[in-house]
Amino acid sequence: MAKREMTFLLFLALFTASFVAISGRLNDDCPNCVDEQSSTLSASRWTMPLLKLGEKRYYLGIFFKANWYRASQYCRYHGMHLASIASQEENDRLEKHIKDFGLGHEHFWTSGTDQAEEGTFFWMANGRPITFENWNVGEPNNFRYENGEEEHCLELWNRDGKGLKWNDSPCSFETFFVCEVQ
Ligand SMILES: [Ca+2]
Ligand SMILES: [Ca+2]
Repeated sequence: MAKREMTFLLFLALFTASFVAISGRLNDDCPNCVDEQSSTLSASRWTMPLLKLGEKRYYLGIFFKANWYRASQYCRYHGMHLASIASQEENDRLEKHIKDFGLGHEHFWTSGTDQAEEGTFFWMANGRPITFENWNVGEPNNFRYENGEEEHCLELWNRDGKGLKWNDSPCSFETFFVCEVQ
């Protein structure tokens, strides 16, 4: 009887050991997989193909279009924020990259908004007021649409063929977006 129990325990130990070994091998085969038990932002963040421009790291949201809120949610879900633009250099680097990528004719959301106070734009991602400005001529114009919606979210848009300048656009507009690692 005791011998049979010993055999059973030995079998159980071997079975457990091989299961652990197989699990370990599965994790090795999938280095980007996020373990359910140790899911953290840092574990998932580095799986995104980030773009380094100057001191900043971005992710271009160019595979689907989304309204400002959903774009913001997507960035946050991946440990980032919608991009904020603090200087001409940042603006130029981003513009050049988007143009070189062949998407200079598209619209891109940033984190800029004047939803808190009409006419006073700030960067939602870091709470800072806008200091450097790069508006298209006549913008921001807070255009009012037939459905009553006005323009409160800041996009990059080559409106006049003069490069990716800024425009206030309705936040419900679905377009590409730029996430930024902070
Ligand atoms: Ca507005
Ligand atoms: Ca506008």
